[in-house]
Amino acid sequence: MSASRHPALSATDPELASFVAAEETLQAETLRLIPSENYVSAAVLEASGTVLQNKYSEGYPGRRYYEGQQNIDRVEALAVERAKGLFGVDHANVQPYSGSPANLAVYLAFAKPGDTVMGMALPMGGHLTHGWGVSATGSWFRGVQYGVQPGTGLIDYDAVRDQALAERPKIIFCGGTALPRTIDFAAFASIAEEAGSVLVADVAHIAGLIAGGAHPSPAGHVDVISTTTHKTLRGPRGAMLMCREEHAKAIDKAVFPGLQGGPHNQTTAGIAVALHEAAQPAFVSYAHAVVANAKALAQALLERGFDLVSGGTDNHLILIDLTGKDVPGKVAAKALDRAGIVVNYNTVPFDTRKPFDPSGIRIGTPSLTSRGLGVDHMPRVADWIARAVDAAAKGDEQALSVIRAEVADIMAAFPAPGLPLS
Ligand code: DSN
Repeated sequence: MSASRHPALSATDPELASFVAAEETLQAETLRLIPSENYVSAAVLEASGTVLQNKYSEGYPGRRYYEGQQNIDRVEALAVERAKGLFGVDHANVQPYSGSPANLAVYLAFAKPGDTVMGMALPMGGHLTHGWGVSATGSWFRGVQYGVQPGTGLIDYDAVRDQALAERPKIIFCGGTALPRTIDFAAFASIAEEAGSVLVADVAHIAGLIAGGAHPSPAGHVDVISTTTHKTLRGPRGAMLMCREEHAKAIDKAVFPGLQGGPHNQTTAGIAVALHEAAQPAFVSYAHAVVANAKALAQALLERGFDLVSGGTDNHLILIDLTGKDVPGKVAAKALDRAGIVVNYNTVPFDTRKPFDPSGIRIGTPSLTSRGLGVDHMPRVADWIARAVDAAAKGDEQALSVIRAEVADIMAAFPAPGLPLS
């Protein structure tokens, strides 16, 4: 780490500073394809590292349990107003520490332990906190799970409706972590209404696409919108819950004092900045470019013989089923990492392998789009993936080293937001 970039840290704790420097280099030199990751701007980074960190602020603006909140109240109120404006909602709570606590607050607001809740199964593309067994949400509540259809990889909304009417869950979650297709919020709303369920859209992955108009919005369809702030939305690690006015008190009470103590004010500041950035015309272009890149990359991968769950993508995310390539997802992900391409191994729907050693890899375009790569670069990216998977099958480390050098060479021409120029 250059001492001029973080002089105090370098002087006080050179060992830790060296780890941060190494991470800066890694993020600069590699092609980061994990769909839930991104690069925050220098402004978000600055806001997230301010003296706002030094405060306790339990409560909400104007109603705190601590004095000295004059500035903190303004920061939080600004973040709330920006969230309401950007997503077109009645109410926003910007205090959840991250996505999992945000979702747990939803359970606290609307259900009692033992109640039935419904969400997409984790191996089908859902999230742990949507009632999956190993999560508190699946052990303290009775989680029933829906999936996608074999063959198409798409949600069968009629089947979801039948299940919801049979189970009458207190809460239905839509959204997930490995869903390459558009979520039909209106269809879920009609199902939830018939079943008498509270409908929650977990849009953590696609919040930035929604903000930029590149994915339909759940606002007006669902009771609660849950989102992290650090994925396509390009903010700091944090979360928000947004809802109709009728649920505002229940949501606020569940977050604090129900589940959390003092909010992380420095994160709230970073969220406010990210929301401001996401309201600019450039962010609309960014969101649409993320989707255009993902579609171009999906097409290029199909042309190279890859099997994509659901046959492609409508959003930022592509789920590759490597079963036909005879390379397990974990082996491929580790080989890609050695080639300077960072992905995560992932289950595919109806996977016959275990989650820690599954058949697929999950990739996405939020980060590379933040660096300015466009659709013309996607055939090159698909080539690298194809060559690396082939090299993984053959155990060809030399081929992976060659790709790594090519990746670093291209990435050097596309500086990442928030990182020092190399
Ligand atoms: N871990 C996140 C992801 O990678 O999708 C979801 O919480």
